Amino acid sequence: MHVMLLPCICVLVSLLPGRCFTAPTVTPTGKSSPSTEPQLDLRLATDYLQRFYDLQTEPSGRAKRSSLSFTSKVKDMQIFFGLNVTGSLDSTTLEVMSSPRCGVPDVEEYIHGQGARWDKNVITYSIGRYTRDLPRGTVDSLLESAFGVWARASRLTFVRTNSRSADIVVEFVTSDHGDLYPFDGPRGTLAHAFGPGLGVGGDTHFDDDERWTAGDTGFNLFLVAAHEFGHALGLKHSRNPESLMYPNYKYPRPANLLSREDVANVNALYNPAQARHSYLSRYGSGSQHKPWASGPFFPRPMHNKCDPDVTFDAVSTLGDATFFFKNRYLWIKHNAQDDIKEGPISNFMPKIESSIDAAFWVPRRSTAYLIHESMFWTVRGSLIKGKPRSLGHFGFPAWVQDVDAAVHVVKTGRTLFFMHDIYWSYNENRRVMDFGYPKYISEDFPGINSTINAAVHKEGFIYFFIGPRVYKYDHTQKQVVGIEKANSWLGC
Ligand code: NFH
Ligand code: CA
Ligand code: ZN
Ligand code: ZN
Repeated sequence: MHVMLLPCICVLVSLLPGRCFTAPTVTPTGKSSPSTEPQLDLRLATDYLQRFYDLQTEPSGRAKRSSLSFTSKVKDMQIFFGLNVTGSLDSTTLEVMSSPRCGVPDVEEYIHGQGARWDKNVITYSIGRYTRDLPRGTVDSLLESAFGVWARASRLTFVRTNSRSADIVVEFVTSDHGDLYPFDGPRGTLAHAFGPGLGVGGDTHFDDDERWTAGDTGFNLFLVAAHEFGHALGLKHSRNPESLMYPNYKYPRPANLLSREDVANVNALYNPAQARHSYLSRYGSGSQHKPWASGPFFPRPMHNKCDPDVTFDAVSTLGDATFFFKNRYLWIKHNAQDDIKEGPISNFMPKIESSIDAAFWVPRRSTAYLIHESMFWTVRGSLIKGKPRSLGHFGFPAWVQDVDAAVHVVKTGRTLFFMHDIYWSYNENRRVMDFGYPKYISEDFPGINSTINAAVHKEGFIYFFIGPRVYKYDHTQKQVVGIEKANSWLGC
């Protein structure tokens, strides 16, 4: 977003006296347009690049031959203004250099690689308007893979929901589409994304006047999406052509899409403890540490998930991920990805400082319910809604002060609550307890004879976690159809 934003800010700010100055360069002739003399052009460009692109010069005033050369600064500037990236002082480039602008160096914003961040690690996304260039399923998986690029490199998890209030709403739109940044028809700008924040924050728009493909015939949606999601996470453009956050479309790309710098930048935002020893501190911006960088934001893993005796307190789907709760700790397995995120529950859900006894997910409402003793939280998207409420809300008798496990069965619209050897059935449509409950678990679920730790519904089966085992239960056949280790889903 910022590429376009900055020039806009300049226009606005330049109306206010004092904030902006015009004519950044004072050419020897005092002219404000490119001169016809190469010597003067060079002088104008050097001045300009020193001022706005941090070009280092020798005492003589000549551009240093070291590190980032004059040409690469010219390229940076051309990229910033969307000019042809030639690295040479052609007439358009000189034109732009000699036009009035703000005194805010582009480069300020350009190189730091980071901006605002989400203050959570589970980020929800939804796909609103689709393109007609590709089948929906293809768009879904290309976008999922694009999120996966960042998920694999960081501790972030992306959960797809159908809610318009998702953190990142993805849409294919054309020309004027309701924000201040209309698209420009075929070619030119391909997409843009807003940095982290409420409302439009994180939202990502693709210009549907482009031809979107999964290959190389038009613009590759996966590549562009991965770049945009970088912005949606708070990353700025990089000057390094190897980086995904470089501002120009490039195809093909190497298999590992992210450069070391991209990885360092995302981790500087979301995993500061680790980043402290990496790229940013070694390459300069070390002095700019943010306050959150010093806190113990990501303590070390506390539990060995692959312990053969591991048990879970609660297991629930949440969007397209599965959450495993134990004490105050949480593992998140994204259904389509191999990597597993973990950490204290409060890292992911800042309001929750306790353990979770039972959890269930109602897909129709894109809502998860997390139960601790006699209270429960409602989680929509990745946000906890309001204060915890009492279990009595579901119509339990007063003597029920906690439950062992809960699971929502989509087909029947019922949520089942398990406690010792009995269970209740709650009608989510009518929002009342079904008549005749509690009943004995062993009578209705033959094969399930011990206290249930956790339960989750997946692909038509109920999975009962009992001690270190998980029982796959077929609700229609009324029988256990498989037994596995409880942690087998966590790659153990
Ligand atoms: C883009 N951007 O459209 C381009 N670049 O390469 N056209 C950027 C997206 C690419 C959004 O976050 C816009 O930065 C253009 C121009 C990098 C996926 C360089 C012409 C501006 C083919
Ligand atoms: Ca376009
Ligand atoms: Zn837009
Ligand atoms: Zn960009």
